[in-house]
Order: sequence, then C-alpha cells, then structure tokens
Amino acid sequence: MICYISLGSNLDDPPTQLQTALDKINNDPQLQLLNTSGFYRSKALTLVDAPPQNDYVNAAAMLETALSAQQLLQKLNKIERSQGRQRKQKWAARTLDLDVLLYGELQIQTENLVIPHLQIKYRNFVIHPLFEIAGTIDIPGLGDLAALAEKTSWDGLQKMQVPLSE
Ligand code: ROI
Repeated sequence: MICYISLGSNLDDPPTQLQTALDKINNDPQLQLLNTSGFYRSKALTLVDAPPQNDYVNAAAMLETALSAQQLLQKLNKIERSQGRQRKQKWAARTLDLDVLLYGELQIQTENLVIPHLQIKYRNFVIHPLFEIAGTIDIPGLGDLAALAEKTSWDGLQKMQVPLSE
C-alpha cells in the first residue's frame, strides 16, 4: 500500500530528529521510503492561552508497505519512542511526531487511528509538504489535494533552504 506520513519536531534539534526518523524508515525492511518532502519551518500551533512553543520543523514522506495501517502506526510510535518522545499533555512540545496521513485510499476510524488524518485540512504545515510529494491525489473525504493546497495559506510556514540547516 502507498502511504503518506507527516513528521514534526520542535525539540532537541528538529531537523536532525526528522532526518534520523527518515533514516530509520529507510533502513526498515518492511518500509520502502519512496519520497520525502523538503523540511518546513512552522510556527507552533498551540491552544489559545497556552504558553508559547518553539517553532516546528515539519515534513511529509511517501512510503510503500505491506503492513496494515495499525502495524504501520505501531512502527511509527516505536520510532517516536526511540527518539525520546514522551506523551505528556495533548499539544505539548515534542521531539518527534509521526502521523499516518493517508493509507492508500482507505478510510479508517478506530479509537487510536483515524485515516485520513482529521487535522489535515486545518494544518498548512501538513498540506504544503504533502502536496510537494503527492501532487494531484484525491484525499478520501476531502477531495483534490492540489485544490486544497491552492487555498491553504502559508502563514507562519516557510520552506527551509537545505534540510540540515536551521
Ligand atoms: N504546530 C506546528 N507548527 N507543527 C506541528 O507539527 C505541530 N504539532 C502539534 C501541535 C502541538 C498541534 N502544533 C504543531 O501536535
């Protein structure tokens, strides 16, 4: 199955966190890393009245895998844990966040996994990196990604020049 994931970090050298995660994915025999977006710097989206957070670095990647969506999620969670991700409060700063955005054309709704990821359409730091690598796909329930990208602002979001320079 062709899948798309998002990557995000705002702690402990975010570009390196993302690159390390991509290396782990690339070295996993059960995952084929097919494409990776550039890295994007993005202002933290926080809850109203929450204390400010560091900027994030966000990216998207395209994978091929024979794993189920659940198995893929477990694997991504394991990579998050290996890079020191602590699940504190919701919306807390994090060293690494890996989400399954799309799993083929499947729509999944279980307790711990909703695909397509619900927040896709509200988050420019997901849409623009995804559009960079996925181009003209149709997102189940949301429609044409290109059209969505077209009307999604770049507020607080900027593509970084070189992946490993801050
Ligand atoms: N804000 C940005 N800019 N990027 C993220 O990846 C991100 N992830 C989160 C919250 C805390 C919602 N804010 C974010 O989980």
